[in-house]
Amino acid sequence: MTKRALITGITGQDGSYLAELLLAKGYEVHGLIRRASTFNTARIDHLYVDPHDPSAKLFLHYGDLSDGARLVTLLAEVNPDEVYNLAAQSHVRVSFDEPEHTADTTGTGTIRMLEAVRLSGIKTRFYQASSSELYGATPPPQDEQTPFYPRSPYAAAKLYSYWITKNYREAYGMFAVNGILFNHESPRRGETFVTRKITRAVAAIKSGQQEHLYMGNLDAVRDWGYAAEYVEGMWRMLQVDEPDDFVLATGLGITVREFLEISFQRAGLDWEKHVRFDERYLRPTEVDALVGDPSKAERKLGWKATVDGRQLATLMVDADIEALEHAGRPWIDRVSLPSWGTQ
Ligand code: NDP
Ligand code: GDR
Repeated sequence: MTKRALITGITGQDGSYLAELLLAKGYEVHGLIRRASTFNTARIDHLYVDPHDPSAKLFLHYGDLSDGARLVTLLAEVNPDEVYNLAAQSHVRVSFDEPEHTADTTGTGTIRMLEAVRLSGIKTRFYQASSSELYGATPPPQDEQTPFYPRSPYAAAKLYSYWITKNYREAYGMFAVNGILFNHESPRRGETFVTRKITRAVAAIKSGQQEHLYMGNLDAVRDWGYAAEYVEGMWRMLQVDEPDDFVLATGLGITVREFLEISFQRAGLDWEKHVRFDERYLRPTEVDALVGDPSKAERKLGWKATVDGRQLATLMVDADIEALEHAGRPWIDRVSLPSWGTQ
């Protein structure tokens, strides 16, 4: 029997890799997309087959995490074996500008999804995209036992989602799990997250299209892994016998400064000549250091990251230089050069 999965956030970085992975495993994949006045499906266009074609395995449905009734009807209609709840307002800095919207999407959106599972009466396995941001001010190394101390409206909303997922597991016996994922990046990473902001700027500076890059706190330490590997971990969390929560991380933390150095060096550039400080990229409360201990996932899921932050910097710079030189990579070719705002 063909397995069926529903992914919220399918148009995002992780959603696109997960859709690829599940299609490769023979799943029928359904994705929730938001109606927008411009197309927002660039990251999954290469996977799309006209639904009238009998070989089609990917189906997209309009909906929004703020619309609970729609989620009930959609879950009842699709009746998936697995649900991956990846949709969120996922930018920490933006969550200080839009705290209420972030609470609604990143927090309340999760209870709407869980209620939709319950009210539609389907039997499914539920994955919640939890985050290392939950640890916030608690120093590393962080694992599944480390106390949470959120430091942003985003992290506080994810904290609610973490606990309500656990509560539905305990209260209703649902197979509902939290993947506590540390930062993971790729050439498909959103352009205002720090890694991609840096690697795109390196490509633009190398080609003479940009001179300076304005940055915030360079001392922050993050445990950056490769998104394509992390979606495999998400899938494995839904294949075990008993629902449980898992950290996915590489175990290596490096500073934003080191990521900058490696990225500029890869292109033969000196970062100190190009990088300038702009305080608008600081956060009112910062998360100083996140470095995960993924040993439970390794032991129980057989999952282990093979790409760390240093290798990622190289991989992403190469991809952004190539994308600038040869337009046509499906998830990159619509990206125009820097015009981002306050993130
Ligand atoms: P992205 O920001 O790339 O993608 C977010 C997705 O959510 C997009 O598809 C977006 O749609 C969708 N979305 C946003 N708001 C709504 C809404 N109201 N209703 C329906 N869909 C919505 O995130 P990532 O792929 O990087 O991350 C996936 C998830 O994992 C997120 O929940 C994130 O918070 C979490 N996470 C990410 C980590 C990382 O390092 N990447 C680490 C830990 C957790 P649209 O394209 O229309 O904007
Ligand atoms: P983060 O990712 O907040 O960890 O959340 P981000 O890449 O935005 O920031 C990482 C660190 O870099 C510092 N920084 C800057 N950040 C941005 N965006 N822009 C800058 O100019 C800049 N200068 C320095 C930040 O202060 C921060 O310390 C990501 C998201 O994917 C979340 O959804 C996810 O839950 C967590 O990772 C784990």
